[in-house]
This record gives sequence, C-alpha cells and structure tokens, in this order.
Amino acid sequence: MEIERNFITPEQPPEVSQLKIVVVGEKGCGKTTICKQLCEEGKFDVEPTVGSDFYTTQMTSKKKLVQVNLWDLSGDKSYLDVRNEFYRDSDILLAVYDITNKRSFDSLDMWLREVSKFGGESLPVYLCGTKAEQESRRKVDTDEAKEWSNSRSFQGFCEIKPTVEGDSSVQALFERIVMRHM
Ligand SMILES: Nc1nc2c(ncn2[C@@H]2O[C@H](COP(=O)(O)OP(=O)(O)O)[C@@H](O)[C@H]2O)c(=O)[nH]1
Ligand SMILES: [Mg+2]
Repeated sequence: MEIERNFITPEQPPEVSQLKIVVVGEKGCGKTTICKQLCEEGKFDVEPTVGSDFYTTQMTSKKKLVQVNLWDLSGDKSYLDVRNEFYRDSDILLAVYDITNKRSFDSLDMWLREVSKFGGESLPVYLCGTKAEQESRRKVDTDEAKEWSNSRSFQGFCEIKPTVEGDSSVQALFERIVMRHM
C-alpha cells in the first residue's frame, strides 16, 4: 500500500528576517529609553549603559516577521573598541540627540565620523531628537535638525517623547524603519 505523502503538511514556522540597528548619541540623550520603550513592556528603569546593551523585539512588515535587534552603545569614550565592532555588519544607524541639549546635537558629527571610519559609511541613517515634550527647554530648532538631516541625505528625521505616558512616537519611528527596509 502506498503511503499518501504530503497529506499532513506540518505548519511551517514563519520565516523571521533580522534587522540590526545600532543606536548612538551622547550619554544621557535617551538611547536606552528608546530601546526599552520598544522592547520592554510596562514600566522600566534606565541605568547608565556600560559598553553596550542588546534589546530585541519582533515586528511585522508586509506580512513578514522581523526580528529587530537593537544595539545600544555607550557614549563613553573608553568603550570605543566595543563600538567599533558593531558598525560594519549593521543595517541601520539611529543617531540620537536631546532637543534640550545643543551639545548632544553638535556631537553627532563626531559620531558619524566614527561610524564611517569603522566600516559604516553606507549605513542608512535616521536622526532622532528626544525629550520633545520639553518645548520650553528646547535648544535645538526642529528646522535646523531637519535641514541638517536633508543636507546629509539621512533616511529620516523625527522628534520623540518616549517618557510621556501613552506616547507612541517610538513605535511609529521603528514601524517606519522596518516598513522601509524589510
Ligand atoms: N523628559 C524626557 N526625559 C527623557 C526622554 N528620553 C529619555 N529621558 C530621560 O533622560 C535620562 C537619560 O536617558 P537614557 O535613556 O539613560 O540615555 P542614554 O545615556 O542615551 O542611554 C533618563 O532619566 C530618561 O528618563 C524624553 O523623551 N523626555
Ligand atoms: Mg544608555
């Protein structure tokens, strides 16, 4: 008797694509907060990042399952060696600054130079200003940041406020990135 083949097709696990995003910016600008907002549920505490931290979450894009891997790199100069390993095989660079801290914006030039020097010169860059709800303390003009983003041909620019309750600006940012690149 012939065994009927293909009668039961076991359900295939959905294929998961990987997206590696490196998050850089000055200490205190809100990198860890962004990562935790996206990848951890409920309330969270942020503590200074030592070297680098890894966060992961799954999102869907065009019916595809995407594993978003975030590398939150410490801004500390002494971790330069740790950081330099990350750029080469990343897919996206998220450059973060704090809209209430001009220095954090100005220092992004230095970050981009570091990224280029260590193999990440062709990475798509998304520019992101945090603490956007603190309008009265603003030191970086939205138009100035937008112009800089355009002049450097970044893929996107946004301002976010992840510590505001119920805010969805972080989710929206990553949905945009995943939709565009996966
Ligand atoms: N008001 C406000 N505070 C924020 C925002 N994002 C981050 N913070 C705060 O900024 C501080 C530094 O954030 P952290 O994520 O540790 O910065 P990192 O050093 O770049 O990782 C923390 O106290 C955060 O709660 C924001 O959008 N608005
Ligand atoms: Mg951190």
